[in-house]
Amino acid sequence: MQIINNFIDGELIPPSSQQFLENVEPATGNVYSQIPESNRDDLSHAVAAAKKALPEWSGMSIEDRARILTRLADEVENASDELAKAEAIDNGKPISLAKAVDSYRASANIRFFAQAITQFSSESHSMGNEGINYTLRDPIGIVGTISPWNLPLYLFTWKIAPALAAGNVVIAKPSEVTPMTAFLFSKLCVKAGLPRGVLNILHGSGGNIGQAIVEHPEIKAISFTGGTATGKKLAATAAPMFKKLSLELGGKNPTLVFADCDFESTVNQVVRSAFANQGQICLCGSRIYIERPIYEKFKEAFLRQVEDLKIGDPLELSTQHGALVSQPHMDKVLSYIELAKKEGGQVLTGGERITLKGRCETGFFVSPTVIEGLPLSCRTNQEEIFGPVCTLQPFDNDDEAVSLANGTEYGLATSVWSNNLSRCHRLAKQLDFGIVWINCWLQRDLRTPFGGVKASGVGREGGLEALRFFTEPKNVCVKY
Ligand code: TXE
Repeated sequence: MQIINNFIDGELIPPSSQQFLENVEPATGNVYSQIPESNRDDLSHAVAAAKKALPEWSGMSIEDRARILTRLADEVENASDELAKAEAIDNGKPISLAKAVDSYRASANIRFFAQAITQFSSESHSMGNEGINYTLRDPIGIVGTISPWNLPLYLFTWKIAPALAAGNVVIAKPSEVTPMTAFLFSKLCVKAGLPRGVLNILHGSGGNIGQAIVEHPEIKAISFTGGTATGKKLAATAAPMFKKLSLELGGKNPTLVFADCDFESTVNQVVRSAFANQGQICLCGSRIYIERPIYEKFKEAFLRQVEDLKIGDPLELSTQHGALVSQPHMDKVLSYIELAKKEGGQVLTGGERITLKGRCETGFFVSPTVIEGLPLSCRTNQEEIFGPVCTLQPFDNDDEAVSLANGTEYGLATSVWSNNLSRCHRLAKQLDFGIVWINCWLQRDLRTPFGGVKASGVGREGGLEALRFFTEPKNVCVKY
């Protein structure tokens, strides 16, 4: 049994209460590690350590801060195989995906912001002969980051990297469902020589330590990725305290396939966009709209590929579809499949829990599921399922495609597949989403604004947006 510890003031230590939670391997259903159930005493300890570290870290030259973060990125890159394996065990995702996406992006995030801070500049506004304004962008101080279980180290580093690069000190809470890689990461921080107290990692459940972080008066900003219901609760707590908030929440993303798309590559990419990470990515396209003339042909080719996805042990290199993250989450996904049937949906493939042989016999596997015959208004098409479930529906023209796409409370991401360039640009303008992909999906440039509109969140991450979020602008007005 592995024991995970908190990371406070540069030390790996158990929670003050000595209380631990069980951590389950989703592919087997077995408990394999123990994680701290941290409390407010642990938080006070972390905040005191962060406070002590703040003057030196925020006052350090940008070059020195960037150099330390680059060393950390190197350590993460050197440990990428170990981290990918740990992520596959902890989360249930295929190890090939954990290598290509999760551990790769963890080091890329840190390296990107280590470089970005050296290029960060602030504004100046001339008042002609009267004077000049310039804007200082200082670190906020102590900031909190709360991250989810679907891309554990990827999203953890996506938040802490800009926060640290901008000169803040951080109290970070990884998901209690997938704590392992953040724990391994804390050891890499020591190896890379990150000064004590600059980053403090507290493990534990959202309702306890997560809520305590949001409530803490000395933590001035919170960057959160997770479910919309949790986001609402967090906003209700933080708003009266006037905290800066960045919320990256759920999605119910539409995929618009037009008859003039590049057929083969579109089918490949749309399968990937629906089922990557077992559909547990906030950007996954779970409502697939297909222009009527190619509906049947597309459906057939799509189903053939979906049925070919290799479901298996996440630790086998050939596995393409692993386990869902937990028993409760699997139960939620299965209950949505039952709901879809009750709503009149026809399950074209999948639709059930899979029992594998051997090591993974009791794991949380659900087959990739494709459903048709459901209207936009039903719950299956309105609520975030966050699993390997997508629906297919035909459409007849551009206007109908846009209105179907925009017809939920969410607005995170959408993708458009067509060779008609002017249509693509026109639709991009009309689609009510933070991210529009044209003939691609999950094509990421870390400089671009990342986030959603409507119930998908508030604020943007990535590039300058993240550095602006983690700094406080102060205008200085000088009269000549
Ligand atoms: O996420 P939570 P859950 C969606 C997805 C999923 C649903 C619920 O639809 O089925 O959300 O998942 C911490 N104060 N997404 O319940 O609870 C928690 O410990 C402070 C979409 O697992 O939102 C974890 O670290 N923190 C999503 C983090 O919030 C709290 C990714 C996210 O967990 C807290 C994950 C509280 N009161 C789920 N309660 C995406 N946008 O990518 C919980 N937490």
